[in-house]
Amino acid sequence: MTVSRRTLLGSTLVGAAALATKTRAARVAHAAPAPDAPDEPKGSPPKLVVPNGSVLPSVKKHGVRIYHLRAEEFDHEIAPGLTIKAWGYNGSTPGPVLEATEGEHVRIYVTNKLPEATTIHWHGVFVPYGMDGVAGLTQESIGPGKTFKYEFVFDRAGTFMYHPHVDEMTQIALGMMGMIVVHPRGGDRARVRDYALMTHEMMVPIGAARAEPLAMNDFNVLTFNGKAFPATDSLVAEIGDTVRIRIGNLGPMDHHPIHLHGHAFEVVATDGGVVPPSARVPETTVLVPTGTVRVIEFRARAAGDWPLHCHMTHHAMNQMGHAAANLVGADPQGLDAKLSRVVPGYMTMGGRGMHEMSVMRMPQPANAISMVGGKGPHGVIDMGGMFTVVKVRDRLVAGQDPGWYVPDANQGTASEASASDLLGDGITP
Ligand SMILES: [Cu+2]
Repeated sequence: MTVSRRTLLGSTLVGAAALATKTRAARVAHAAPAPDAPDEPKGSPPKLVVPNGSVLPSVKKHGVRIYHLRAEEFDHEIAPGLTIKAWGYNGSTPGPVLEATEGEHVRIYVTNKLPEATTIHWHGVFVPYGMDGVAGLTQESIGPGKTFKYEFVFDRAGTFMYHPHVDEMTQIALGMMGMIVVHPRGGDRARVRDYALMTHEMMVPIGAARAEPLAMNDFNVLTFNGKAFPATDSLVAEIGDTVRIRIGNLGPMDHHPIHLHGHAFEVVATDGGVVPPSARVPETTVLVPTGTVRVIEFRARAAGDWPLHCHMTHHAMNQMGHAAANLVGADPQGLDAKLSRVVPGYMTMGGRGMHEMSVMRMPQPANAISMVGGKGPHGVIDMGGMFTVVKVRDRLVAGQDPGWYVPDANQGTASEASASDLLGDGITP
């Protein structure tokens, strides 16, 4: 029998709390966001922001924009505590965003540094047949060590993606994917906060450094742009800004209902094109099926740190929370008393729900991340995985992390009801 996450986690839970002398909390403290500083006057062209990621550098030669992608393996940190051997492009997963302008003629060199053949398919882009990147069908695969050349014109603006079309199951599972953003010719309309996010899911056995390419479920590493909360960069906006988030999903199996707090948005485009305004409906959650892009837009309406996350609860937590033994409702007193004779201070966790696991950190296997856990202004944030925050402020300062939102006192914050509140409103707790 192989050691499952369930058995490992079970043995970790038992007695673990008592042994926790040093928490991981400090190491997984919320990563400093990289604000898209408002350093341009209103009305200037939008600048694409890739949280935790980058745009692929390119050069223009004789009217042709030239890119170079390297398919390769590298070490990739999902969040502090978990580093994996990922496959991706130019040292990142997802690979860097290919950014271009509608009508641009591009030449993309692809060097294969993987141990097996690959190709790149330009998902959603209308390319000449021979450039479609399907090994065996439209081209020969790119063998290890080889460099191939793709050349075409981006004939329409939009948000698209790229991924291999050889051994897709392995290569995509290990992280090979990227986004393509083609801006409309003549620039965009009004100033927009323009963000690119790709979801992904992996099954990384606890303590292992490689995702399981064969996994069909039980994904335990859920990411936005390759990072799990609390390592996900925040998105930022000023009140009144139009915010666009291009959400792409090239994960292997799951569709992600991505939910935003504090705002309603519309899906304005997919990788198929623009959604006609008459067909748009207000939403607070958008399902992003695998193999699609959903571009959402909204006006930042209220200051705050508004969560943006997958609404599948198992997609908003990290490795250690998956397949934990269910102890909710169990009475561990007798067990605790016996075990504390050999493990002083021993206490079974999970009997009152899972929140205590994020509050009372426990030691865990090397190269693994806790179930949940960002530190927020009011304690532990019981979220992990596919979770980030949209920080909306009246004003942002160029290059400065806006920190946690502090509401005006007159806005009110949920707090314990006073005796006079209860009495006055006739509430009996
Ligand atoms: Cu999800």
